[in-house]
Amino acid sequence: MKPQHVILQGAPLDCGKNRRGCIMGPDAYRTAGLVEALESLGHTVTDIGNIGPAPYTEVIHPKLHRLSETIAWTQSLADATEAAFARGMPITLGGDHALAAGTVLGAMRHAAAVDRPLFVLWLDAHSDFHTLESTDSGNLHGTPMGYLTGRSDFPGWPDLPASLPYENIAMIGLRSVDPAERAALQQTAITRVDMRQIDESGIATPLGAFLERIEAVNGMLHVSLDVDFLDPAAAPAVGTTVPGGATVREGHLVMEMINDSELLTSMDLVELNPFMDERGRTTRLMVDLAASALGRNVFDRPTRAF
Ligand code: HAR
Ligand code: MN
Ligand code: MN
Ligand code: MN
Repeated sequence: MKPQHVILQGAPLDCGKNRRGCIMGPDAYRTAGLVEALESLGHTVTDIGNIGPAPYTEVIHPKLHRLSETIAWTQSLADATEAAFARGMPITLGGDHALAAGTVLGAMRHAAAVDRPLFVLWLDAHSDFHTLESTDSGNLHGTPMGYLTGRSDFPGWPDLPASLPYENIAMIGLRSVDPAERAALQQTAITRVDMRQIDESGIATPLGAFLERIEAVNGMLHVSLDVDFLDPAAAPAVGTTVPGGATVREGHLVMEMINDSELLTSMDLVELNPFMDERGRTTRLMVDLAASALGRNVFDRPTRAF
C-alpha cells in the first residue's frame, strides 16, 4: 500500500468479558515493536498513547457485565477514532472486542461525512452478533456486531448515524457461533465464511470477492482482527481459544490481499491477552500480521529469533 500516516491508539479496555489481561495489550504491541515495524515499511506513525473511557458511574446490571463502562468506552473510542481519520489511518490496539463498537462507530461517522460506504471485515472465531437480550454470558465483547448493525435496541449506547448494512460485512474464520446468533445471522446478508469452507475451498476466494465489491463502490474498509481468528497453537494468548482456527499462512494471506487491495482505511487488533502469551509469540505474530496488511512481504526479512 501507499505510505500512510498511521494513528495508533491504545484501548486497554478489559470490561467485555470476565477474564482479565487485555488491559496489557496496547503496551505489549509497543514492546513487540509495532511502531518500528510500520515505520520500516515507509509509513509515518503517531502513537497517541492510551485512551480511557468517557466519565461514567457503574450501575450494576443483573446480567450484563460492566455495561456502563462498555458504553463509556464506546463513546470515547468513537470520538477518538473519528478524530483520528482527520489525520490518518486509525489502528486501535486492544483491549477486548467490545472496543469495536466504538471504533467502527467512529469509522461509520467518518464514512458518512465523506459520503463513502463503510465495509467491515470481521476476522474472528466468533460472530459477536448477540443483542443485549440474546447473550447468555452477559459478556459484551460478544455483542458489537449486534449493536453496529442495529438489529436490536441498545439503550443508552451512542446513536448510530445509520445501521451498518449487512451486505457490507464479511465474517471470516467462524467456528464458535451461539445458536441465537446463528439463527439471527441466517436471516441476514452478512457474508459468513466458516472454517469448513476455508478448509474445503480456501480463504482467498471469498475474501477476494468481498474486496472486489468494496472496490467497485469506492468503499472504505475497516478490518477487525480478533486473536482467536488464528489457531490457538499459533496464537495462544487469548482468553477464548477455539481449536481449528486459521493458520499463520492463512492469516498472512488475508493481510497480503488486504495490502494489495489498497482498500484498508482502519483496523483493530483485539483480544490479545499478554498474560497468557508464551514469550511474546502471539504478540509478535499480531505485529507481523498488521505489518503484512500495510505492506510487508513475509519473505522480506529474516525471522527474528525468540
Ligand atoms: N458467543 C459467546 C458469548 O457471547 C462468546 C463470545 C466471545 N467473543 C470473543 N470475541 N471472544 O470474539 O459469550
Ligand atoms: Mn471477537
Ligand atoms: Mn473471538
Ligand atoms: Mn453466548
